[in-house]
Amino acid sequence: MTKFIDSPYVKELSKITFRLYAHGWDERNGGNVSYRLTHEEIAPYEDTQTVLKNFPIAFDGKDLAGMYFLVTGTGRYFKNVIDFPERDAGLVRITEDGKSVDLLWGFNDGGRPTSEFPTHLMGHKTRLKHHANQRVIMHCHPTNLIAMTFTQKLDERRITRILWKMQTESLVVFPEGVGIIPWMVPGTTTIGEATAAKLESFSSVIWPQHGLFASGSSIDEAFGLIETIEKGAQIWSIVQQQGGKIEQTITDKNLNDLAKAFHVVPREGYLEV
Ligand code: 2HA
Ligand code: ZN
Repeated sequence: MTKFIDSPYVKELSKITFRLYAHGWDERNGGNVSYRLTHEEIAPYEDTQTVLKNFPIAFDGKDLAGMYFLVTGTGRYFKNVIDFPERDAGLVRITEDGKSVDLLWGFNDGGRPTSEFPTHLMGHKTRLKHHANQRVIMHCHPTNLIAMTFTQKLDERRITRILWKMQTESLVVFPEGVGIIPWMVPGTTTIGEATAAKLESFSSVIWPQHGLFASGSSIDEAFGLIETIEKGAQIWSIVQQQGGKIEQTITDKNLNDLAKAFHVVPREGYLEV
């Protein structure tokens, strides 16, 4: 029998949580990931076919009924998931009434899904409305980006333009820009609703003085988005450390030329030419 622990999905999750930790973006129990899987993907694994437990969820999951999510556990350390995936992650299915989730695999020491799970589910619901291929929500604490939320006005256009101009790659990876919500208490439905509202038109949302929430059609895509945003923030930080005086930059015209060449549409009103 092929065990779910040996599936490519658990391997991907294990590797990515370790990489997020190794980047310094998920200290202690920081960060959470949820990865939507399909019935066909689960079917070959016999050890995912029985309901082990049921957890209520603080979110009306009716629209996601029957969907499967591989999700990291509350309080778990991303540095450890790679060694203990069956303890620090779990596979759940949203019940038909949308009020709870059935645990099918994992959390084998009594754990449960991340405290941000309602926010993840609200995010999946929103992203799925617009892009049926969306599968991953990833939250982490990227250092330079968090630092910018102290020194910069929390203005989506302004922060997006800084990040677009810090490297040629940014605009191509996130032409829609980066959304920002006000500072809020994490793990609440309020932050979930605010984040999901931003995910209507952004694939990533900054949580000021906390971190970043990103979505993608795959683990690689969500991680790549986070890497690119954080790289822009890192270059910006280094530019400031070098005195902050800009001798030359990527102009709005350069960005427009780039958008045309790569067939991406920059968020309306964010470029001046
Ligand atoms: O999972 O990062 O936002 C721990 C967190 C909460
Ligand atoms: Zn966090």
